[in-house]
Amino acid sequence: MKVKKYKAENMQQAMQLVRLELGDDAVILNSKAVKTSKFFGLLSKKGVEVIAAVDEEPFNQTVKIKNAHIPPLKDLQHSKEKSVIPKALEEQDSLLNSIHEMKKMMKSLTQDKQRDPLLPDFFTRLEEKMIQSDISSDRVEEIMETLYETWLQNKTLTNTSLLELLEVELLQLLEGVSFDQNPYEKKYICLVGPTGVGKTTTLAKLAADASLKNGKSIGFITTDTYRIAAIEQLKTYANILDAPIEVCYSAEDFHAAKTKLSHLDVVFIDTAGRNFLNKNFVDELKGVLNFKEEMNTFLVLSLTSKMSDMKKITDQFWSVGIHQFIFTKKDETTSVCAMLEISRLYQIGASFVTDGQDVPENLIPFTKELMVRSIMEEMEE
Ligand SMILES: Nc1nc2c(ncn2[C@@H]2O[C@H](COP(=O)(O)OP(=O)(O)OP(=O)(O)O)[C@@H](O)[C@H]2O)c(=O)[nH]1
Ligand SMILES: [Mg+2]
Repeated sequence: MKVKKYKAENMQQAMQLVRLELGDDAVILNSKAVKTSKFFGLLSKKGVEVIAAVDEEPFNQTVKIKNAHIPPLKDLQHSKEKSVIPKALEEQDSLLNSIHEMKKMMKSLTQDKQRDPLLPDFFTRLEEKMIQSDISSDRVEEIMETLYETWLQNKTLTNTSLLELLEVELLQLLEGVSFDQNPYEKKYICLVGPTGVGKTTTLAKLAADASLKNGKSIGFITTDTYRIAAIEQLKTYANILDAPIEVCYSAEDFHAAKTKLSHLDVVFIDTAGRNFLNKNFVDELKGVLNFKEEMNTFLVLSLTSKMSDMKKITDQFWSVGIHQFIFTKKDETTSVCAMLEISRLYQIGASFVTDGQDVPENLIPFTKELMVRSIMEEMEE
């Protein structure tokens, strides 16, 4: 079964969208009136949200899509405002949280919150897992409410269908977040992040990927002069890949290194891991590297870290201009929801995820779908 959620100005338009994409055999699992908001919720419009599915053997059809005139798609698409300032996103989130809390209070005062006793155990287990995850509680509540309402309208809904619906909901959380499929487009690839998250190892994996798989000529720059062993670590990888390496202690060194390596396709820049909860270290880094250059800067975060620390680190690095995240050590944790929450919150995707110490093998070029799939695997366990 294919399940999808549609938002439109009215029911008729929603039906047309469903029919256009899923065809005449689509069934409506759930529909509700919603408010679509723009500019941090200041301008809101009424609309409808429809969850539709198509299956070879459809179950309990509630609404069958009838033939209808299909208006041009451009008339039906809504533009989505995308924020680029994490603090603003946090404020938006906290505002939404407050509204959500108020709604919850109102609802509990006016409604009997008892759930249908026939609700399958599977649903409750899924809800518990979602609540325990790093996804924000208001989003989890919204998602589970949608799943519950859908189940109420179709009590024969299978566990598989519920999971499919959850996958659709999670994908929707990442709507508008782009995952860069062409990370070596810019000349300089710089990895930044806290201590020991795997920056140098991942840089070597990326360099091998660019050189061996994508046929790029590569070189290295390291600004990690803080630890003596750090330079040797990167030199080892550079020797294996037969690539030049420059060590930079200052902005002048960096300038000179760029001239020396100017003939190469891609230059991979390693930086020192410091306690970046201290903003001075970020400023120090900015003093050596010119992040405004033709550079894609990746913030490397370990999935074994605490969600609250990941947020603080991202806030600290925001001023350098983070292109995409790289999430490391997926193999060392069973809880991966943090990556979805961080990407959702900052509206930045992850180009890569790493899942082991082996260079160059343990590197996964990442997509939105793979991120949601990883979370589904956690939920399905
Ligand atoms: N399990 C696992 N270990 C990893 C992964 N990526 C890196 N590591 C290991 O993490 C440790 C630290 O890796 P480094 O690449 O030195 O980390 P770093 O961020 O450069 O560290 P500093 O430069 O000291 O800040 C090493 O033992 C790596 O082998 C991964 O995806 N999974
Ligand atoms: Mg390092």
